[in-house]
Amino acid sequence: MQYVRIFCFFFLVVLVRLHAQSPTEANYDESKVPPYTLPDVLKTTRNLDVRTKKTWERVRRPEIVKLFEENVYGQLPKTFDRLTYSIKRNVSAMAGKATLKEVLIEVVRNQKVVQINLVLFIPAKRKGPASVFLLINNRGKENTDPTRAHKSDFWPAEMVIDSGYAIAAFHVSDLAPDDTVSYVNGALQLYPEQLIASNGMRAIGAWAWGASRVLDYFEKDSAINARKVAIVGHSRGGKAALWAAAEDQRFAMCFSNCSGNTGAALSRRRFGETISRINTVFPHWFAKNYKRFNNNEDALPVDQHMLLAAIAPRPLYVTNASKDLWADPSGTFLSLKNASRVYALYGFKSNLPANPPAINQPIINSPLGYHIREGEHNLTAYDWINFIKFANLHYKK
Ligand code: GTR
Repeated sequence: MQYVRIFCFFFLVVLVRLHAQSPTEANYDESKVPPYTLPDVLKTTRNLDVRTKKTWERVRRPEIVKLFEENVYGQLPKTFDRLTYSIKRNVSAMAGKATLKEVLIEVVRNQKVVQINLVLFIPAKRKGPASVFLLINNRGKENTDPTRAHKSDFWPAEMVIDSGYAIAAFHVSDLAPDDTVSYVNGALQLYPEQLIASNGMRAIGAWAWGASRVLDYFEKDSAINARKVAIVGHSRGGKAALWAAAEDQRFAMCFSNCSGNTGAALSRRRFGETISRINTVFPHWFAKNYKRFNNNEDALPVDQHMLLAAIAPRPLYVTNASKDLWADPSGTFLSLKNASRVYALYGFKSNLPANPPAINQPIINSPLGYHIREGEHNLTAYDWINFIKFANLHYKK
C-alpha cells in the first residue's frame, strides 16, 4: 500500500511538472505578475547615465544591440561576397494602377548561394521613387500572391497601392524554413560558423538578415526610395521586424504586429508566453545563449523595451489584439512606454497615454505609435489602415 502511495505521489509530481510547461499554465492573471526591475535603458554597463543622443548613439545603443546579439537573437552577419538580382517579371498590374516586379535576389558567400524571391508592387501614379512597406511573410505564400488571384488582408496590396505606397514581401522559408530541423537550409548555409557559436544566428536572425538584403536591392531600384522603407512583420515576423530595424538603421520605420514574447512584450512580466516556453517550442528561433534565461528572466541584461529603444528616433508602431493575451498586451504597452525615454533624447515626445488606450483607439500622432485591436491574434485590414495613417503622418513630418 505504501509503495502504491509513493508511486502515486511521484506520478502526480511528474504530471504537475509536465502541465507547468503547457501553454494552458501560462499566467494570465495580472495580480500574479512577479515584482521585477527593468534594466535601465539609459545607464551604460559601466553605470554611466546617458543624457545626450551623442552618448546614446556612441555608447549605449551599440552596447544594447551587442547585448541582444550575445544573449537573445545571435549575431547578424554583415559581410558576404556578392549580391546580384534578376527581374523575373516586370508587368503592369492591378488594372494599370501598379507595376508588378518579381525579383530574384541572390546572395553569395564562399560559393554558397541563398535565393530570396521578392514580390513587389509599385504604384504607377507617383511623384518620384516610391516609399515601400516590406512584409516578412511568415504565413502561407498565397498571402502575397503576385497574380492577385488570391487576395488576403495579411498583405492587402491593392489598399497599399491605392494609398500611394509600394508594397513588397518575401517569404521566411527562403532565409530559414520555420522548422526545428530544416531552418539551416537558407542563410545559415552561408554562415555555418553561426551554427556552432553559442551567440550564433538562428531563424529569426536569418529572417532579419534577409530583410536587410532586400533593402540592399531597393538601393539599386530607382523606382523605390530606399530611405523610406518600412519593415513590417506579424507575430514571429514581428519579432524579426524589430530585430531587423534595431540592427539595420537604414529601415526608416517599423511595424511590429502582435509580436509578443521576445518581440515587443516585456519578458520579465512572465505574462502569457515565457522565454522558457518559446525556447522549448521554437528551439530554432534564437541563439543558444538565450536558453540560459529559461525561467531566469531577471538574469537577462536586457528586456524588450531596449530593443524598441534601439530603433529610436525612427517611427515605430506596435500593435496588440484584445483576445491575444498570449502576446501580453499590457507588457507590450509598458515596453513602448519605457522606450520613450530614448526618443525623448531626440526631443521626440511620445503621445502615449499613461495607461493602455481603449480597444480600437489608435495612437498615431506619436513617434511610438500603438493600437490594441478588437479580436484575435492576426494581421488584418484594420492594422494596415493604421499603418498607412502612421506612415502618412510621420513621413510628412
Ligand atoms: C506562437 C508563438 C508566438 C508567435 C506566434 C505566431 O505559437 O508562441 O511567439 O510567434 O506563434 O507567430 O503566430
